Amino acid sequence: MTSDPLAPLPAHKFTFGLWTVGWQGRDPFGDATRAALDPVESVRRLAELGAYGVTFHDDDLIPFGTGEAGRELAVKRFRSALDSAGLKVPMATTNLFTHPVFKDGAFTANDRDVRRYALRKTIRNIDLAAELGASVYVAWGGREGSESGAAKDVRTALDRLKESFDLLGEYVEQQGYDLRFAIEPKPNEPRGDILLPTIGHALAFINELERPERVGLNPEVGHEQMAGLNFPHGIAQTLWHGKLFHIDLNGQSGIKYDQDLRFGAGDLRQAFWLVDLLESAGYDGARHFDFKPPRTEDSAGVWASAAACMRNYLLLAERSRSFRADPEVRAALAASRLPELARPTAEDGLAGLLADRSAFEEFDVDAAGGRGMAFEQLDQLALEHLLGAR
Ligand SMILES: [Mn+2]
Repeated sequence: MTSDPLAPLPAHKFTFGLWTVGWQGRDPFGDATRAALDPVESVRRLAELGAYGVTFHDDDLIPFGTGEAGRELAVKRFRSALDSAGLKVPMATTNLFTHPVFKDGAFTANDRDVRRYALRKTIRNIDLAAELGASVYVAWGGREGSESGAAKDVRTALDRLKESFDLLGEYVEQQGYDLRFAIEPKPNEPRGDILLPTIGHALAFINELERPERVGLNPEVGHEQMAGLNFPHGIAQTLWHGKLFHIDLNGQSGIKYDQDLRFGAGDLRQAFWLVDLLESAGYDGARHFDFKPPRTEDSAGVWASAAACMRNYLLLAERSRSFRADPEVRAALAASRLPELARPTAEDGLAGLLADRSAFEEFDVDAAGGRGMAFEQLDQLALEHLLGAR
């Protein structure tokens, strides 16, 4: 046992996608810069680094087009690697974007035969996910979208998307699997515009499903930030709705292409508030890293990048604890009237509110308008804790 508080342990529930450390660095402008990585090797290395589990797309584990015998062998090798490394598989997902058949989407492709194929491909991997003990199945609809207006009837496409989630929910229920779905929003890339582009769109969509209780979200840091949105705010609302089933942690520097930087790179202040929120809210799901070690890196750089994701999370958690424990911060929170926000606005009810002359007729709006909120002092304390100055 190590006593280093910054050493990742299985109890921290850090997980990685096989496609993250296994990314070969192929981008729209350049070929692969790294050799393919055997999933068995990834499992071994991630366990050595202190991870709790791994996740996968069907095609990460069983290359597209593999026959039955090859499929069985790949699963057997993976399972024995998991057993000897002691790693779990808390989540799995489907690749519905790489093969040309999915160029116009999967569950919302205009072609019905493609939609039926996509559902069957998903169901096949749901069986494997359940067999490996996963409790969350992620659905990222990367190709569900369009580049031009008339090409996709969005309202009809949403009918088909709902139909798909209803069918998948029916299947999981029929099989008796203990599996919930987590929708991963993204605004664009690879499609010009993707359906369910943000946390808010996805939350509203879930309410229209036949089994809304079985469907939640898997928000990704960079995806919301690509749309210029505040990720910790999005996560707070997801938690408020009881829909944070899973989370993809990575880094992004503002509104540009999907960078998938290691966690902590990119917008460090949002990363700090995110960890502060997850830790204080008691989120007990996987801390899943969905990042891409830059294509400049060799194998050593890949593992350094993966280790840094976990270390940065633990560093930020330590900084959050020091921020929350500081008596000056507590005083600053009170000066900013956070405790007052927690008090109901009208515990005296509507009648009490209407009868209260101090609430309106006698309310001194100028005095209230002149009150300072003391937010700058509070935020500077946060910054100093983040920088290690306190
Ligand atoms: Mn991403």
